[in-house]
Amino acid sequence: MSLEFYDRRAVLRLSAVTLATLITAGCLNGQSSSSQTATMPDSHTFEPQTVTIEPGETVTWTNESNIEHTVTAYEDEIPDEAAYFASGGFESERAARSRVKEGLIAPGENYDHTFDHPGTYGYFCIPHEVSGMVGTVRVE
Ligand SMILES: [Cu+2]
Repeated sequence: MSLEFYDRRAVLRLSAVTLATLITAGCLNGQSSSSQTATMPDSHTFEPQTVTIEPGETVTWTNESNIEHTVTAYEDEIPDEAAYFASGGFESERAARSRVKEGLIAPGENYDHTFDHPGTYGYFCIPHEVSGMVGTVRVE
């Protein structure tokens, strides 16, 4: 039990460092920033849950937890004209779901995607979808 406790503390500390870095970067870049970062700070969340960007900007997801996650788009929750996206480079939600291991983002690793078309994009983590690990990217 105590091991789990210390794991959790370690995860929280890493997340705090990441957030501080992001805030600093945001101040330096101001409105001209061309990318946003989301993190996976613990077992079952994307942080922030909704990221708002402009067309052409890139979102980078950083796995700051100590377990593997995926970033997998819901095929029916992205704009019609938008390309499908998922960690592992899959071209469909079905492919991503059937080859989960290839899409896993290891602790400390990143996944990024550039959003060209305005609209709302829903995505999730395959292993933790049942726990509500979902997020939204708004491009406007
Ligand atoms: Cu996950």
